[in-house]
Amino acid sequence: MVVKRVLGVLGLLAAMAGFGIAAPAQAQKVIGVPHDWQLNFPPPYTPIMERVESLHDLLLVIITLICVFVLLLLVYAVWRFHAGRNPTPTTVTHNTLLEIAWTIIPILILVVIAIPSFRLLYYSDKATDAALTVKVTGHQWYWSYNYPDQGDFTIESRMLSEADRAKTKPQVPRLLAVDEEMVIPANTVVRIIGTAEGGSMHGWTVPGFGIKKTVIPGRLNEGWISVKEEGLYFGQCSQICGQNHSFMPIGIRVVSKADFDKWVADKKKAAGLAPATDVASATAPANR
Ligand SMILES: [Cu+2]
Repeated sequence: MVVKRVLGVLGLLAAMAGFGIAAPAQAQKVIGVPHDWQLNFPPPYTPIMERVESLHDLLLVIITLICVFVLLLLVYAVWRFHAGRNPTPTTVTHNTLLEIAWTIIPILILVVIAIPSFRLLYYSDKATDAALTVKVTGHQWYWSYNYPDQGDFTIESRMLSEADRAKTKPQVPRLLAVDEEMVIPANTVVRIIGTAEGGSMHGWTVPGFGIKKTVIPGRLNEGWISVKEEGLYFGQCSQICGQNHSFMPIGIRVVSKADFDKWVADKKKAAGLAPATDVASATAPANR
């Protein structure tokens, strides 16, 4: 117990020394990870995922009713048309009314499914009034995140080795910890623009956010997220992209708006970008 606590403190110190920005992650609650014995979807962390789950619930009711109906029909047919019960086989070949019914009713069921499906598809497709944009790029085999609205800096996000994870982010499950999480403010609509660089496609997928963007070299795909609760969330590349496909986890740190601004300021400084207030003087000809 004591040894574990000492190791924990050492890990925290190492995290603060080695990663600087990784230190706050230590204190942050890990939310979006799988749990033991988990069934069904992860809890919804975004409005899109809430709608995905309610559409799923509707579909589950519909398919359950269909399955039960077909099963009962099957059992009835087996019993009713058993050879023992019908020594003389029937010569009926068709029934027009029945055929019209089993064409029209499935069409109506599909329409009932299609309306909320398309509504959700368009809802998740484009961000309306996004406060900021993050450009996600899939590389072989890591992610990078570019913040065009915050001075256009880019961070690279790579999976931590098992030793580094245990040392610096022990609260994060194996194979999910990254050195630099993508950081976004809570309760803010964030537009995600996804693309890929190099030879392959990737999939930027965070199940609890209800987002799965296939990112393709030379193309931009758009989506959005708005996460309610601050904390650490995780996803994984969902498009087979080569040798290290399984080792490019997606780490997202959702923070308060103030912490986000602080993080942005740190990153801008690290990237050699002037803070926003200095933009005028930095771009004046005299300073060039
Ligand atoms: Cu990938």
